[in-house]
Amino acid sequence: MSTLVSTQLQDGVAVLTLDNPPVNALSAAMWQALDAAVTAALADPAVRALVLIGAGGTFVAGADIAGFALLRTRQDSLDRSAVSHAILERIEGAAVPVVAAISGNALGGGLELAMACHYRIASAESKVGQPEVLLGIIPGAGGTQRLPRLCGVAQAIELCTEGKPIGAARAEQAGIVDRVVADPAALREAAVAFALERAAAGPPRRTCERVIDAEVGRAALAVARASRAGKPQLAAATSAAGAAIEAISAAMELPFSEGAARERELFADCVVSAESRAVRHLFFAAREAIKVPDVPKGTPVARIERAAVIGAGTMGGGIAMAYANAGIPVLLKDVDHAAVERGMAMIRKNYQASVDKGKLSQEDGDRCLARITPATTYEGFDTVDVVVEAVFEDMALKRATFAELGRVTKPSCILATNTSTLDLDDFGAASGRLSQVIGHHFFSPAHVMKLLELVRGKETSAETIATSVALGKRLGKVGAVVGNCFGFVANRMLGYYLREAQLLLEEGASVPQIDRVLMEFGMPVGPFGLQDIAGLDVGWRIRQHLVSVGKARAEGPQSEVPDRLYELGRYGQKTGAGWYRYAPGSRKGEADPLIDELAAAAAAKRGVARRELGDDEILARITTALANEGAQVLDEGYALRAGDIDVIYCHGFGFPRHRGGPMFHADSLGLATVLARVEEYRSRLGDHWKPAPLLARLASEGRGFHDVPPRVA
Ligand code: 3H9
Repeated sequence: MSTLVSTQLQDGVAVLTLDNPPVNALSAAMWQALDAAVTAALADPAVRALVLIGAGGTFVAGADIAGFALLRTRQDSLDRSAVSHAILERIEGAAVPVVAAISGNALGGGLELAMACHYRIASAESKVGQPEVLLGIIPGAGGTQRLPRLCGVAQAIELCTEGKPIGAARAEQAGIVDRVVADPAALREAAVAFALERAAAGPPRRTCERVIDAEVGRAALAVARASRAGKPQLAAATSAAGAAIEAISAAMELPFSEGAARERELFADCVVSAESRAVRHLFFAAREAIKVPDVPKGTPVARIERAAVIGAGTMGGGIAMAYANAGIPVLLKDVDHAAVERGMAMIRKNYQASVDKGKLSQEDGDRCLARITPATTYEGFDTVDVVVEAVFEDMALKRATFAELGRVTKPSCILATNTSTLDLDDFGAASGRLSQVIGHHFFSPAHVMKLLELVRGKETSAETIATSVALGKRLGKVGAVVGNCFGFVANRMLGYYLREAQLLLEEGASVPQIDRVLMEFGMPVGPFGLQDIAGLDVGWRIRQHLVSVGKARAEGPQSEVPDRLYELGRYGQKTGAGWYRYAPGSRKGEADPLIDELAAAAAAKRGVARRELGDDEILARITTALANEGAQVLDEGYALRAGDIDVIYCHGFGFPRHRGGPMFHADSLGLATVLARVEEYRSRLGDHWKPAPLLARLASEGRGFHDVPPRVA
């Protein structure tokens, strides 16, 4: 008998425990074991009911996502889905009641399994959902057919197109779950009692036999379709959401078996799509990016109960909010009362805005705010477990701050810095505790943006890294551990991305054209719009610092236009003009002929003949610049894996997830194509377009960036 599903008989109830750590995913072997165990239990005349429960405190987190890589053709996917459907139909067809006992997560195929059971009992902390859309697919085991029968079309569309799970209480209200038990430890006993109760009550109730209210359903479908119409970028990025809507529509219009057949077709289309391959890659890449070969599993992780942030500016305030939102009390220190009060006012405003928009209840907002304590001295810093320094990017100031932190914090305290440009080994040494110094590089706004670059210095200890990884997860961030080079991975690559956009501008493309091309590709904002949001003064300060240390942000020619704009006081949205002009109070940029004049003058100075540039060249040059520099970062070991770079660029700068990140995109094109582009640009534009040695090597070997194993330190 398989160990994946074990059966115990208790008071006439067969309790089937699904045990496939860590999340009881439904691999092909698990489906088979489940089918065999159900068939055996149903054949036993002593069995009056079945309970399906998950081992390890969780039900089932869905189909085994890694297994989708084996579905190479549409037919493979159709077959896979047909097998799951058939097994679930056998469960639903059982003559005795089958109860799903849900704790932890019932997601994707896990919820589909639970819905094929006749009844569902859930512990209060558990969550249910259909997150397939986040993997570029739709539920493929009857979810789009059974869910609307349980909770109605509108709610089913929300769950299947947004992918966000809901808690047990909401699931009970919606009709997805029949009963909620407060204590997860009591779930099994409660499920057995519930199963016996249902067995005594008569024949089981089957979800597939329920009827959907077609009038209400059609209205919900019309709303869903209308909200997607006219948004081409939505269609491109999430065609799976559109497919889910179609499958739910089939549930309403067709008998169950025909609707199920339609779901299988749509599922198969999605699984083999490039979009799904890309987002599935990112799912695993995000989980790999926090694994570091010399920080093994089991490395001690310190408890973080209290935190402090130094610097109450935009970044510091956002970081304090990230802590408060995660339930961690935090001191927010700045030099004087006025500075810290400015920060607190911004924080209060942010929470109020969330309350006003209905994203947060007033009580939760107040609770979060109460966790942030303003400070103007280091009093209380001896009690905190982590400090995040977010003062100005000034080496002397950072050195002084770390020297002070070495004195005022307890010896075990982690000393993190949010620097984006300075060498943390340099100023961190002033603390006398380099093993606890690490970069916690947040992205603005820090309480919203998901990426957290964790920058290891030359002496950062394994425990400091492991604790930071765990802390990042607690803060709800997507972490990636990187090495300490200028700009780390995110901003280093951004330097090449922006430089290429600026050179294209000098050669004759326009700001709106370049931004449009990148946005059509799927970026949320183009490179120039992005700079106008971040502030051109920020880039100018970075360039000044680099000049002072004899370096450049990207090797080779630099456009002088950003400096001209800075000199004109055009810092972006905040000054009403940058690469675009902004009407008072507006964030919508208007093209400004002055930019073209500045670009033409800069081109003349560099001897560049201006010409019309096509959209294809713009996109190819910018994405190739990213891939080539990414190869360099990977070769130098500042990123451990190509996937780490993908995670960083997607979560830090909004590289379209359905394209899998800059390195995945390059692999999809084929590195021979990417290399040929670099060589062509080199011959046409100059030696700064040198192919990264790793790119050249992999291309000649017919391999991709993702074939490179992570470095072992
Ligand atoms: C589906 O069900 C399709 C069906 O409709 C069709 C059937 C025909 N598969 O996230 P964590 C691994 S599609 C394989 O760090 P947490 C994960 O890689 C699926 N592996 O933990 C990691 O491995 P490692 C729909 C999976 O506590 C480990 O488990 N379901 C799967 O922060 C721990 O994961 C989903 O999309 C999986 N399904 O979060 C749910 N799930 O230790 C996806 C996890 O080697 N999963 N792993 O790095 C999640 O959202 C989160 O993992 C979960 C736990 C919330 C469950």
